[in-house]
Amino acid sequence: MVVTIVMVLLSWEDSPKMVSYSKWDGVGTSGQKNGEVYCPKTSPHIGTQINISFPLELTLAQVQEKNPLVVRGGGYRPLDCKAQQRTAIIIPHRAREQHLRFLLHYLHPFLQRQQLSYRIYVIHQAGDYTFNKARLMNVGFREAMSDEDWDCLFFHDVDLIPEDDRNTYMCDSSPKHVAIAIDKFDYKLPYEKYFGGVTAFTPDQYRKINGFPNNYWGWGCEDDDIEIRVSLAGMPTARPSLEVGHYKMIKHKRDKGNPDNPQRWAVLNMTHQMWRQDGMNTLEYELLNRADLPLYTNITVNIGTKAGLHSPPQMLLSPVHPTAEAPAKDGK
Ligand code: UDH
Ligand code: MN
Repeated sequence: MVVTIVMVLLSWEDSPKMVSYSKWDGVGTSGQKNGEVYCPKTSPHIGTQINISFPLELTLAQVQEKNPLVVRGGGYRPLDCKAQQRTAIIIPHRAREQHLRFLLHYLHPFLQRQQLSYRIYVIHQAGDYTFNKARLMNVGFREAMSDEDWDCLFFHDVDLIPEDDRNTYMCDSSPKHVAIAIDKFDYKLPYEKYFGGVTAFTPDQYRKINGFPNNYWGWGCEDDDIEIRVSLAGMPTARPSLEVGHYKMIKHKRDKGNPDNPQRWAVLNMTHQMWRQDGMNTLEYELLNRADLPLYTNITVNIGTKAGLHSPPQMLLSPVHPTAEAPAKDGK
């Protein structure tokens, strides 16, 4: 088979020199698309376990300095080959700046070693009303997909640091639960159906489950809801091997503004009835700011309150609200 390599000789004022590759003459040859060579399935740059520590003095400027190939908005693409997949990382966030610094410090080099095209999105909940992680994920999906037709989206807690290079941030043919061995849970699943922390969906898989639920305010059970959605949509789930799916959770206490959701079990009981009626098809938010920062794209949103997007302003200021429901009996 003949490969024609066309050297584009640039005129003397143009720099740097560029080489463009023609298509293979044959048809159906894997490894090339649109005249570019795909990166290998397994990157030659990855290792195995990563030693993780948390240097308190780390600054974003240092992270930026160590990642000169990352472009504004927190994007990267390999220079010498075409990535197997283009992955958007969606991080729900509020008041966890130090965790974000640590995550960026480890995640950028990790993703570059994997020869991925990627961009990191931080979805920041404005105000101090009760946190709603799953709704922020839906915002992230919509905003990221309006930028680019991503092959894969990773929904990623800010405090989980991957500890093994072989944990490939690409999607599988089924929705993937990735953070399966977290140090906080003694590197094993806290329960068999656990589906939290870090998950990966292709856009089609995400649309099939109607995205994540919008109505979990406060901590707990939104990940169980997602697991049920996947099963109701008739999809199996994928996981990396236990050895590879290792994560360190940066130690933290429960955040102000994210108390246990006392209604979570009642809402979870309704998933079978609700999953088609609540999700991407009912998502509402107000985009307050979008900024391409040196290491990530920041998206700040008003996601409203339980009373709706345009609830009385005083509700947005008060973090906890009295609820008519009895407190949950369980300890989760
Ligand atoms: N998050 C924020 N800000 C908040 C709340 C949550 O950014 O105020 C995001 C962040 O990405 C975080 C994720 O939501 O990683 C999940 O929240 P979490 O880390 O509180 O959830 P986790 O399951 O909670 O880790 C475990 C509670 C540990 C409390 C231990 C007390 N003994
Ligand atoms: Mn956590």
